[in-house]
Amino acid sequence: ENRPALKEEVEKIAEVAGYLWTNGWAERNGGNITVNITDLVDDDIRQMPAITEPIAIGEKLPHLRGCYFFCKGTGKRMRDLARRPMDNGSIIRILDDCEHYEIIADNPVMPTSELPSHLLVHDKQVETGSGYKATLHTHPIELVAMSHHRPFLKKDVLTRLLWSMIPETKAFCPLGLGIVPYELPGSVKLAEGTLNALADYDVVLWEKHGVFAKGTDIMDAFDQVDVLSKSAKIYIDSRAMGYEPEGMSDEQMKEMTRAFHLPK
Ligand code: 2HA
Ligand code: ZN
Repeated sequence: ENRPALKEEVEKIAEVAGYLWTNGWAERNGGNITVNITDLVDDDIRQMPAITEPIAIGEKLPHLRGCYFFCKGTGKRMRDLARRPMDNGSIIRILDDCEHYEIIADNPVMPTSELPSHLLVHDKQVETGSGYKATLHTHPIELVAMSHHRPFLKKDVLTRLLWSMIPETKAFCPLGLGIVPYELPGSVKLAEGTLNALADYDVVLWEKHGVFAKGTDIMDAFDQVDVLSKSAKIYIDSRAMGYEPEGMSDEQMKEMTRAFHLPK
């Protein structure tokens, strides 16, 4: 069958899953990807029968009626998703009650355990018309290491530090890095903290766990995490060489803001 737009999107997801693994950010089944593919599904897919009974989401998501998502499967590995996306992820359809979904892929792969939190974020993106279609959760080593240092967890301390390591970080991650205090993985509190923080940031750091990013597509979400991670590595390498890196000056950062018309 010919579904070029969707095929391309799934290939992008597989490509990013491979980067997460090779970066060392995706041990075992670590991390999650969900992408709103509603605009990419054709009538063939819309008419495909479900291969499961309706499954409760656990939340009511009023803006997702009839939406379609590609979701990494629960317990599946990113490194396997990279090679065989449709065996390690599935396509789901949100039912008219906005409280249940059904799986419409060829294989009965159950979506990620973090589905409620990812869908909560997607619901907000549709509600606000933000244009963000992809959410990514992963475990980038250096950023997680930095989240173990209490002084870094104060609002925008890490944002300022990471921006100052290399000019591109401010240009390509212009909203900085939000902080979500530690909560149990998969919990409603973690989902709500993430949703709140994503109102002001594209990428948020889950204390002692990982990052959660939203993007216009999965490549965009990955790029922002990658840029922040690069800055974290430069900081840590400088410390490993025995010094505190100087960082760009306030004036140099302001110059970037003006030159690139950045929001803050
Ligand atoms: O789904 O990383 O935090 C795997 C995770 C959950
Ligand atoms: Zn995780």
